[in-house]
Amino acid sequence: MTSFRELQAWVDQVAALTQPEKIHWCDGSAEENEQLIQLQVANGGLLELNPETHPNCYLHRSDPNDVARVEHLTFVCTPLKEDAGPNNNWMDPAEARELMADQFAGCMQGRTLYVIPYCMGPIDSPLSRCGVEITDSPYVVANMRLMTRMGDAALRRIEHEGTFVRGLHSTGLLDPDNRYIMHFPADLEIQSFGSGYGGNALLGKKCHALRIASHQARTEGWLAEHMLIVGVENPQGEVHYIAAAFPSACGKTNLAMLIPPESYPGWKIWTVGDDICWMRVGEDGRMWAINPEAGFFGVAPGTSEHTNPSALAMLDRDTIFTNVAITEDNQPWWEGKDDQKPALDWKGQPFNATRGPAAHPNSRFTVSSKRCPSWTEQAEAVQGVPLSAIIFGGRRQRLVPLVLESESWQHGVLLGAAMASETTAAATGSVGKVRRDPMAMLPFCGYNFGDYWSHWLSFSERSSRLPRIFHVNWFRKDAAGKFIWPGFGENMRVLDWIIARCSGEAGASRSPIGLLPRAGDLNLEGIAVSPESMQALLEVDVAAWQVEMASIGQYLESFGSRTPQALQQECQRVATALQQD
Ligand code: GTP
Ligand code: SPV
Ligand code: MN
Repeated sequence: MTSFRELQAWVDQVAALTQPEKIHWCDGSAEENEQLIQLQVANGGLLELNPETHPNCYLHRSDPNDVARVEHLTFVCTPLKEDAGPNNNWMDPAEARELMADQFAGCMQGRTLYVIPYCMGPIDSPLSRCGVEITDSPYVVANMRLMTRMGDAALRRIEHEGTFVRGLHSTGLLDPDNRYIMHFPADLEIQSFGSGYGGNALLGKKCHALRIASHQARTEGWLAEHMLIVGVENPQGEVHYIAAAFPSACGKTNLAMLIPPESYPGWKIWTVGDDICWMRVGEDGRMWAINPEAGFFGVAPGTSEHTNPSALAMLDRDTIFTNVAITEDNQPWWEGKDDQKPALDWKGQPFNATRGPAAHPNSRFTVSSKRCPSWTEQAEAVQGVPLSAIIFGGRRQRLVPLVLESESWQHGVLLGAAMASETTAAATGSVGKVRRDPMAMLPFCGYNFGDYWSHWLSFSERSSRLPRIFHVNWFRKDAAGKFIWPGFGENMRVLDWIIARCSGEAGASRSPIGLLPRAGDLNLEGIAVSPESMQALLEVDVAAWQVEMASIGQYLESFGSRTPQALQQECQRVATALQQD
């Protein structure tokens, strides 16, 4: 119940349509959470994991047809199709509403309707935005409690502010043929039906904090991005904050929690966020960023003592696992974790290596960010943290060098717009196919990419103190198909160069595609990467880049008149430089 009439009226209206047996307003308390967890343990929705090794940890096995985001079933419903752009699936808002009303009619009979008031961002921050998710999934409630500031405090802010994003969700019958993730940006509204998984169902995350927020951000003059935020502290105690956009399952969580290698004594990485960044130009002209989330919904496979010890450390209590395997004694397990053996696979069947991996490749953990050993109080700062650099990056076996600095803001925006990456298991569909994924926002931008690039470019008129823009690629492979760069903690060396470039302390050489470190500019002390490997990692194959630039030019053109001229010109400038090289 709420005194805010608009919210109460919407809940009443949804209840009349969906006909739940009960309505529960979530207060976010520990008691409420405990009741919801016990309810799911009793009905099989959650399995309690080994309480000695993993206290208060639970496993959820999703429907095998519901294991990832569904980009082909995700729509942006703007009155004009052009406003959603070729980067989005589009449906007429009236048509979409009718379709969804049919799905939702009576869908909560016999179920409880949960009302989840939540705040994206620190509860008292002017940069934060609130929403209310209505759902019939107690698993969603438990996840939203970890991922957002959920409950009474958020409700009070909503009642005070009088505005919120409306998100309506039902798992329905989990039928992939009746599954839709609909966005109505003009009405700040989301409707999601037929999935209980991740970004399809935890509406605060991709639906609100990226698709709806990117639209809001454009109107209000800020940016909502698919980026991690880290602080890099040097031995003198100075902290530089960096935001980095990589596509799904391309290393954000790992970079956000990096542990510096031994050759970096006195350096420390602070985690502000691992997936989403809201940023705006502050009064001082710098870009200030907040993490709108309060938890991590991270990829489990590959997380180990060697790759991401901080992540592993936070997962030994108070965590919800989804679609991981379990050992004989009910410990969570996934490929790459350790040398324990899986007993049951992610479907709950006895593990059989001939039937595929034990954990689903998109299996995940949900955990409060405060459990992260490198979590910083700055994640609660109401004004956010000031950014020194922005990094774009993708998963590219070939072509793209380890690191590259842009010549200017405009060139940096081109580097973002030209991003491409091999697809991963984070979305249903084929894995390993190179596709363009501008700013890692292809699945998440709530409006036409052409307009989005114009919005990015416009920031150079708002400030002369913007962060410098870089591009990285940890995923170059050699002829034998092995990663050339050791990655993970060793990525610190690249961050070091980036920061030193920002403070004018590191050298670089100019190439047609941007500024690259020379041999000697990167600190390679204590690392076994041969000079030949370094050369391969920093090589610019001019002929191959000419082909790439032509393809980027065509891609930009496919957005027609919405593509900013300035971006086309920048693309042309690089193409010409390559010709003259
Ligand atoms: P989303 O949560 O889907 O947005 O993914 P993310 O960008 O946070 O990706 P994450 O950090 O979870 O990494 C995904 C996979 O890439 C994991 O299996 C990691 O082990 C692997 N990975 C991360 N960083 C590196 C790296 O530097 N080198 C290599 N080779 N693999 C990496
Ligand atoms: C991603 O796919 O980028 C994720 C996971 O962060 S999900 O929340 O499912 O979108
Ligand atoms: Mn993500």
